[in-house]
Amino acid sequence: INKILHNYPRRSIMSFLEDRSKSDWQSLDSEHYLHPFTDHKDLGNKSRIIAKADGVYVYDIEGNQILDGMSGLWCVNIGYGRSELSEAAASQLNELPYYNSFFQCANPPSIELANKLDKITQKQFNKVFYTGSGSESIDTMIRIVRRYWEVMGHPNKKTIIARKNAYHGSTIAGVSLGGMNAMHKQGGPLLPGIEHVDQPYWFESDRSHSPDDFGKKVASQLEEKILEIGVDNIAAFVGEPIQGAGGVIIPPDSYWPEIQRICNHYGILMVTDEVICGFGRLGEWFGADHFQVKPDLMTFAKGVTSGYLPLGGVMVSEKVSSAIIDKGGEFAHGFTYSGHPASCAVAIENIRILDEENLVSRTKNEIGPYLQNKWKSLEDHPIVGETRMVGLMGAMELVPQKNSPQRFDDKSTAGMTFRNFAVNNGLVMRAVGDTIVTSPPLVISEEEVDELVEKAWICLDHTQSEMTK
Ligand code: PXG
Repeated sequence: INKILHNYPRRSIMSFLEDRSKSDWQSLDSEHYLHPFTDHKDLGNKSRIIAKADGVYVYDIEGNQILDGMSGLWCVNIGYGRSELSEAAASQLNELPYYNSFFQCANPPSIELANKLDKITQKQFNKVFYTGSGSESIDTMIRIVRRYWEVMGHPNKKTIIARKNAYHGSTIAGVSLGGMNAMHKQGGPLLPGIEHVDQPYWFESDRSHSPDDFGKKVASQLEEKILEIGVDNIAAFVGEPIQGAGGVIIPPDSYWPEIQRICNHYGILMVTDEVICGFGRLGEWFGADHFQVKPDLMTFAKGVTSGYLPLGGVMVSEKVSSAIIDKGGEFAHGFTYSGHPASCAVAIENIRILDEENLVSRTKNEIGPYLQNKWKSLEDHPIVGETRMVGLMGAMELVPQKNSPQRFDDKSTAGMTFRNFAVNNGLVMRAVGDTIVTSPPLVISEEEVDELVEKAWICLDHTQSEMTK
């Protein structure tokens, strides 16, 4: 198996930072560095040191080539090694490395980017508020939504409805709005005024309804929640178009239109969290475009710069921005790095590349369908219960027995077995429990897709044999 996996051509790379050995890096890392979402007792001094990247591949400190089926953390949409972005950053850092956007100031890249974002978003959006990350975008969105209702004369409209198993970041607001039990258990108390309804996860349901009926049924929980809490207390509904970190939960087609209908009917704001789905991932500029809904606000980050520099933001519709501006006076909110000139310069260049290289329509019409088709063929494997994918964002469910609702048990190691074997054999994918997710760079070629799917099959074989042991 290892022979097959390593049979792909390797790119030569210069070894990186030769002044320390791999084990030196690892022990320094383990001495001084607290990593996000990491059990340090498990990690010990075995961290994987990634030193270089090009195209869809990353290279560890020893030069091993790994196909990045996750675009870093769902963000490197245009792939690694694009010198246009590093040059845009360098020239902006030389010109104006930093200035703030408080106190009636702005800088050219942040204005230019605001203008570009206006062009690629739906027409109700006319303004952007910049942040430094997805989590800050979520915090900002919550403050804007609540501020909107204050200035509209409805100060009790505070409650925001989100979904269980949603991921909206790691700040207190992000954790509270997200629906991850493991996160809710740590570091509370959480932010008040947040309610959760079920997620539209058909495969996890008892599958007694058709996906479309199931989508409508889950969406109707929003209406029940509004009636339970009282519409006078509800500010907004927030959802990822497709839940990413939760396991690429693709809602049935009936779901989002029903959510839109309910939000319109009760006059509450609808927010799509586009941190993963935005900037071409689903074959449209934004997830809301794919599901043909019209949100009042959209949060974004990640793909806006393809991860080359940190940047996030909130797109705000005319309706909301004009209320806050006309009725609200100063909005007391902002970050040191709101509208950071270098991040904005990189974002402008990133959007230019997405646009001029037709990467969004390529995802929708060419490479997306190409990967979707191959991904579907993984359903022939005995331990795959379902595959699903929109654009270049997909998942497969590992099951002990095909065509049965049974899952591996709660303590299942199937997903982890797959993931660890994959990364040791040149392929990065994420395991969310026993759901394997993928989200490769939008620039991936057909040959690289073939490599990804062939390697995934071999990882499935390995996982199956480990699970039967
Ligand atoms: N919203 C969504 C939909 C996200 O996916 C955030 C907000 C927060 O963004 P920041 O930039 O603050 O991290 C995210 C982030 C994973 C994983 O393992 C996913 C995210 C971040 C880290 C890990 O799937 N998504």
